[in-house]
Amino acid sequence: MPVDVPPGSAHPAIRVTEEVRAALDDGRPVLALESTILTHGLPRPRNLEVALRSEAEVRAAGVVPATIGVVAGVPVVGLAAAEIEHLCTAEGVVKASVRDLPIARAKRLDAGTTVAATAWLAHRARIRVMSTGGLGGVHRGAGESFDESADLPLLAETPITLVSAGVKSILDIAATLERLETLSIPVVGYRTNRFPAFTVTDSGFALDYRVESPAEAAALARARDELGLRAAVLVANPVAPERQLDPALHDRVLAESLAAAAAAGVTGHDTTPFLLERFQRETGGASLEVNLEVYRGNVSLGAEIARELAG
Ligand code: PSU
Ligand code: MN
Repeated sequence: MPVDVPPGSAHPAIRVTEEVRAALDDGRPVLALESTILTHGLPRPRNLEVALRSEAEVRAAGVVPATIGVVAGVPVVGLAAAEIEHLCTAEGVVKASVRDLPIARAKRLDAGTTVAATAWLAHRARIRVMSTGGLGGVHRGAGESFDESADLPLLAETPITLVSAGVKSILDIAATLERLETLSIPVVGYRTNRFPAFTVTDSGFALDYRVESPAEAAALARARDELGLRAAVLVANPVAPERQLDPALHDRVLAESLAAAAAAGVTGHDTTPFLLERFQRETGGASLEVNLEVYRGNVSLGAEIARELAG
């Protein structure tokens, strides 16, 4: 379980940049952003463009961006532009979930941090909101493979607000929703009662509850805190129906990609990057554009929620 960092002090193992620390000390809004989407989710050079543009948009909304990643083994909360550029362009950058953080540290590795690792680091730094594209979850065939993203159990004990377009559509969404329930993670739709599936607006599964505004999302996070509960709040923010990936194209490419992954023997932490990369290729780049649209919407909503929670 994460240990809270006392106000004004840094865990010596984690570097929180001065701008982020000052904003948190002053009660100004900060939004955490993950970096596996940059290092393993998006092709170069779009990854760097997206990283820098996202930070600029967060700033324009009056919020301090804190992109989180690992540079030469040190987890950094609030990467400098040059560090973001390094992670987006260097060779040998690994994907780090929480279990990889000590390994990256001991071996001085560069790493993009998953939702799990980003949320854990953000919480330790006292950041209350983060945005991603699509959360990890239970993979198809998990009954045999046991492949469930560490994103889920980590969020169960990390009291942050996560804005995500539901979970990645490559997953077993029914099983993922069951695990979210078991792990006692509150899930609400943002202005919808339909659980989104990343590049498609509607996963086919309903949600019991919705929030209509950033203020309502912030109130939910406060209610969680007042109860002393430790789970993240998941705000599921769908892409607009007219901007989604054509669901028929999505379903066809997904079936092909899952078969290709099985044929190639892809397993473990390579599965998500493999499927997303193949998806981008096989949709002629359409899934990439939707992915970026999804991410942009989540960054924008995350910034608004951060403003509501600040102070
Ligand atoms: N969304 C993307 N690209 C990604 C991811 C999400 O568009 O690469 C990452 C997130 O960082 C998420 C991770 O935490 O995939 C989940 O990977 P796994 O299933 O191996 O836990
Ligand atoms: Mn996995």
